[in-house]
This record gives sequence, C-alpha cells and structure tokens, in this order.
Amino acid sequence: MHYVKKLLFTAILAGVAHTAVKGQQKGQQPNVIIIYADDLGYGDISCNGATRVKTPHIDRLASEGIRFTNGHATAATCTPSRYSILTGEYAWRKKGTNILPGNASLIIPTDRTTLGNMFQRAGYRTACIGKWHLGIGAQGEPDWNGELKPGPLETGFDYAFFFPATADRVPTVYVENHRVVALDPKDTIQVNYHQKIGNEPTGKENPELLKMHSTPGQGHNQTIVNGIGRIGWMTGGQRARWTDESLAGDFVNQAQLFIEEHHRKPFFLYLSLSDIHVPRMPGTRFKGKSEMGYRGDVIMQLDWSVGEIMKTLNYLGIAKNTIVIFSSDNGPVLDDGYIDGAVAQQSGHQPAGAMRGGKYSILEGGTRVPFILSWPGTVKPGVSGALVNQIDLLASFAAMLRQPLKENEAPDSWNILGALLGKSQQGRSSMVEQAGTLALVKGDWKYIVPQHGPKLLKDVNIESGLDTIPQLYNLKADLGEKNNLAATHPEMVKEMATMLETIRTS
Ligand code: NG6
Ligand code: CA
Repeated sequence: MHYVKKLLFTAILAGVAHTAVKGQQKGQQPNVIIIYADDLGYGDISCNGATRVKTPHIDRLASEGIRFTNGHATAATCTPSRYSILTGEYAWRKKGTNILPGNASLIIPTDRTTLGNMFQRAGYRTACIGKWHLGIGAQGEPDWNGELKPGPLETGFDYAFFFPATADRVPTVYVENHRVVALDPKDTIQVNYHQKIGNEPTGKENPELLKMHSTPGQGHNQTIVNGIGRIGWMTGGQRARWTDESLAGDFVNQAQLFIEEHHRKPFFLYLSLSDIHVPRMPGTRFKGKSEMGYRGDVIMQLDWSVGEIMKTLNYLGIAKNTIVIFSSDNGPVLDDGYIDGAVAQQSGHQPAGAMRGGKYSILEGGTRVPFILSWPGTVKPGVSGALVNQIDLLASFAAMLRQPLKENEAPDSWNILGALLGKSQQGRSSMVEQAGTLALVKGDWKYIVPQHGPKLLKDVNIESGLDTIPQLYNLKADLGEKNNLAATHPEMVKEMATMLETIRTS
C-alpha cells in the first residue's frame, strides 16, 4: 500500500507538478474547493442521466472538467465517509465512527494528519463550511454555551462555520469557530438525546404544529424547531436557531465571504452542503419548482449553490486557478424519516442510476456517487471510468503540493493524481467499501463479506446487500449486481476474501 503510494508519487510528480505550474496565476498553487453534497445519488444529476430534474450548473462543471463514472465515498453513510475524506484512513479501522448523535465528541484524534493539515503545511488558508457530523468537544456533553473545542479548528481548518451534526438533529444552531452563532447568554442551550428537556413542543406530542410530518415509526418526532420535529431534544438558544429554508444560502454566503477574503493567496475550502439530506425544506424560491416534490426542489437548490460558487470564482478571476471537486458523502434515499413527496413524486426517477441499493447499502448505489473534478485550462474535459475514491484526495493533493506523507499519515489514501487530473485512466486498483459489512472492489470484481441482517431496510425501502453467503459480482458486466458468481468462482472468492483480510489487519 505504502509502496504503491510512493511509487506513483515519484512517477507522477514529474508530469503533473508541471501541469500544476501551468494552471497557476502569478506562480501560485491552485486553490482547491471540495463541494460535498449530502445523500445525493449517482443518478440525481442530469449529467449522470437524471431527466426529471435538471442540474445545469453541476452539468457545466462536468462538461468543463472530468466526470467520473466510478467515483466513490468510502461508506454508505455520512460520518464514516467524512472521517475518511478528511483523514485518509478507512473509518472501519476506528471504533465509534458510525452515524453520530448531535452531542457526540470529536472522533478525529487531534494528532491525526487531515486534509486540512496537509493544505496548511503547504501554506494554504483552510476553511470548513457546512455540515460537520464528526463530533465536537473532548469528552462528555459539548459546552454549547461556552468554548466548543476541539473541532474543525483543531483538525486542520483555520476557519469554520458549521452545524454540528445533521439538519435533522439538535442542536439546530450554527457554530463559528469555537462558539454558537448569535447565542443569547440569558437563553442557554441544553441538549439531550435520552429524554425530553425543557417544555417545548415535540413532534410526538404536538403534531398539529408541524409543517412537515415525520414518517410513522422513523423517529424525527422530538423537539420541534421551525415547524419540523427533530432527532433529540433541545431547549434554549431561540435566537441562535437556524431556519431550514436559509441553510443553503447561509453556507453559500459564508463560502463566498471566505473566498473573497482569501482569494489572493492559495486556499482550501471544504464546503459541505446540507442538501439533499432530510429534512428537505427548500428555500421559498425553490419550493414547488421541480416535479419531484421537495427532494427535487433541493436538488435544484444544490445546483444553484454550485452555480453561485462558480460565479464567485469567475467574478474574482480565479476560476482558472481553482480546482473544484463535486461529490456526495453517500448514495441516495427517498424516505429518510419525513413525508416530503420524495416517494409519492418519484415516478421514474432513478436516484442511484442503474445501480442497486442506496444510502446504508453495501451495493454500488451506496458508495458510487457523483464525482466531478474541474480545473479549467489545465484539466482536459472528459469522462473517466477510473476508480477514484474520496479517501485518495489527501495523498493525491499531497503529491501535487510536494508534501511528503509519513507512513502513519493517511494510511489508506493513495496518490491517484494522474487519474484525478485526467492524465491516466488508471485510478485505484482496489478499494474497500463499508455499509453494515465490508466489500472489496478489485478491478472489475466486487466481493461482499457474508453478514447476517435484513436484506431489505424496510423503513427506507433500500436493499442492504447483506447476505449470509459470499457475494461476488463482475461490475463491468453486471453493474446492477444481479448475478452472484460466488458459487461458480470459488477461487476468486477465496483470493478476494484473503486480500480483504490482509488490508483489514494491516
Ligand atoms: C439515521 C436517521 C436518518 C439520517 C441518518 C444520518 C432515523 C430513523 N434515521 O439514523 O434520518 O439522519 O441517520 O444520515 O433516525 S447521514 O447522511 O448523516 O449519515
Ligand atoms: Ca449523508
């Protein structure tokens, strides 16, 4: 693994570092922006085949850059994918990296090298704007009314404007650097994930106050904030609470401020948007604009957000010196806890494209997501089938910026800069996927480790991909993972199971 990393590092540096120089203005290294969507499926954007919703800005990014057809998050849920993109380490190597409650403490050890740290070493200003969902504070309940640390600032970011967990989890407030934004010290925030706290109405007790109902049996019926029942109870912090309708605009606005302020020197922006995660409550101007209910509307809102960022880069004259990566933290889900029209108005839309599964699933729909990289003037536009994974951004950009990584830094991240910049069709040769079990993808083959569990995740109506027998698919011939070839290819099953075990224990 490390050998491969180093080998590619030397081989590619010569060619690609040169490219980097060409794309710079005034000899500067390129800015890097990762626009990370939440729960956006491969088939949710029109350049990947969606027809019932249009994403012109994302499509333009793709037509001016490289659209990857085999691009991946490391896991089929948020927290592990985000852990991996930032640390370059598979999340399954570390306990406690599954979906976190809103009051979890920070799960990235502060001495671990992150993507942000690497950019900082290379002299970049770094910012984290948007959804965090990696915990905050050292141990125990975070101090919502005091200093919230460690968090993004202690894990590689010079500036942070974020919400702690997910839009459906309390506390529904923004944090800027170490403090809750707009907190009134006389109205302190308390959060509880075990029992009700305070006297505010809950979705369970006061459904008549809801503007969007939760799906029966799927929770999301605790404290009501902005007419929506959440996971968890909170009290206080009235002035500090966000409105769902403004989330996208607020994050875009903060991103624009950061870009404007720092555009004269290289910057790295991790812009982790909340769309299209639940609760899907689009800004008023997007409500009812798609034919697919609020889920379609927030896809349009996400597309708008991408367009606004691109506009800012053009306006400041830095588009040619900025690498923009657009991807998603996991595959799609229609009903993730609220009745928002996603199921009722799906009619024909294929959120995971031709793949089986989606969010929470070990099938390809779980981790194969939209993945676009643009660097106008330097990267030649095209479509690439190279296997690329978000976990590789750390080692790849480290190579581009000539920042050597030590053995224990980003242990699972490979330098695939050549593939990312379209110089090579060769991405990773293998990769591990995570969702309830592990799977190994190697070339055209995918092996799923046997695991007990429901085959259908009933609440969300998604196939989990779990089975008690080994599964082996040839993704080239059978992207839909319909023909399990394990019984007829026992040697291949054995070889892949052994390889996965070696990776797992290395
Ligand atoms: C689940 C929530 C779901 C979503 C998910 C996290 C229930 C029944 N479902 O536990 O609504 O919040 O966690 O999504 O509570 S993620 O994209 O951040 O991983
Ligand atoms: Ca997610």
